[in-house]
Order: sequence, then structure tokens, then C-alpha cells
Amino acid sequence: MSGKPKLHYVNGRGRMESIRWLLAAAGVEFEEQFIETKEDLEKLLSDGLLLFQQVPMVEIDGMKMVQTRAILSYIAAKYNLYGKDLKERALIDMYVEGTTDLMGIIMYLPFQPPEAKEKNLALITDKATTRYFPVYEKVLKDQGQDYLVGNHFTWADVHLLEAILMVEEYKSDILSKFPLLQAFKGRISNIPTIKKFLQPGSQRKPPPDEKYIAQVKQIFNI
Ligand code: IBG
Repeated sequence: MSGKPKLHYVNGRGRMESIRWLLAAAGVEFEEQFIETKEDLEKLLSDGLLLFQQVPMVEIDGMKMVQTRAILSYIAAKYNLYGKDLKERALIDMYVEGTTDLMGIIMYLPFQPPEAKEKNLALITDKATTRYFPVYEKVLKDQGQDYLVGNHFTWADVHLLEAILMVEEYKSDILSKFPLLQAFKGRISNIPTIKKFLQPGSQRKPPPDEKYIAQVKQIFNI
């Protein structure tokens, strides 16, 4: 065993991508075991490795962790990206849940019928510009600091950058009315671990394509 965390998931973003982002931001190397067929998933199930019969599953520190949120919290705490006290942690949790909700709408978009896509795209743009991004813009303004919480780099910053880039893939000028978020994006993208993750050849996954969508539908019966 290499000692590196081992990620079990399909070879695409889905629910694992935020885990990849957080590990990369923390500068932690990880291995990936891709589920490519229904049989691969059934093998994990029959070996009793999936507590709730679901992935993501991450082997880390002798545990076989499931539940995305639990995995992320563990990594954030372990690598000192989860604030310095309970109140900072509470803020990080709130900001992360906001970006999770926004990314959740985007994550399901490729699996929806074509006729629903236009409406959902409009929903994403609307929610990003009227509900979520104004909050983070205000936090940055009120704090007057480089990061969302406590003037240091945390999970909340990593998660927000992931969400911004995801929305930009659908609407490239989404930040046009958010100058502080534009600067934030530039700053966080330049943190060396993140910069590396954003470069081609990293373990960051591309947006879903038709082949991946068909594979995921087949494996998970979505
Ligand atoms: N609460 C769990 C978590 O957050 O980890 C949910 C996990 C989950 O729904 N996992 C799916 C699964 O294992 C795969 S992600 N399903 C099998 C089952 O029997 O429930 C599927 C997904 C993708 C992309 I990939 C977008 C949305 C969902």
C-alpha cells in the first residue's frame, strides 16, 4: 500500500470531483481506481466495501470512507483547511453548502432530457447571479481580505473556485458583475497546488461528454 488515498469512482466529475479538488489543493497525491462497468461496481458491493452501497468511496488512513460530505470534512480537517475554531468552521460549512447546492444543479444537467436543458441552464445562471455569487461577493467586500474565512486559505475557497469555473463553462461572462469574485478567481487559481491542478494532465476531470454520460447511466441506472 502506497499510503496515498485511493479514490473509487467513475472516470468523471460527478460527486468525486470536489474531493479531487480538495486533495489537490492540500497538496496530497492520490490514486484512482475507476469503475468502468456495472460489474466493477458490483465487485465493490459484493466485497462489502461500500457502507451504503454507493460511491464515492475513498480509502484513507485505514478507513473506507463513503458519503461525499464526510470525506470532504475529514480531508479539510486533516489538512488544516477547516478554520481555526468552531465559528470559522460554521462559516466554512455554510459557504460550502451554498456552492454544493449550486454545483448540484449543474451536476444533474447532463442527465436531464433535452427539453429540460434550456430551462435548467437559465436556472443555473439565475441562481448563480442572484442567489449565490452576490453572497460571496459581499463576504469578500465586508471582510476586505483575500479569502472567504478568517484571512486564510480554506476549503470554502477551494469549493467556490470549483463552482465558479463550473458555471463559467456554461456562461463565460458569469462574473462580469462581480469584480471581487473575478479577483478572487485569479488569486486562488494562482495558489501553487491549485495552479498545478488546473494544468492539463492533472487528475482534474473534463466536463461530461456523451460517452461518459452513457456510461454513468448504465452503471448507476440514472
Ligand atoms: N449521499 C451520497 C454521497 O454524497 O456520497 C450519495 C452518493 C450517490 O448517490 N452515489 C451514486 C451511487 O453510488 C453515484 S454518483 N448510486 C448507486 C446507488 O445504488 O445509489 C452518481 C451521479 C453522478 C453524476 I456519476 C451526477 C449525479 C450523480
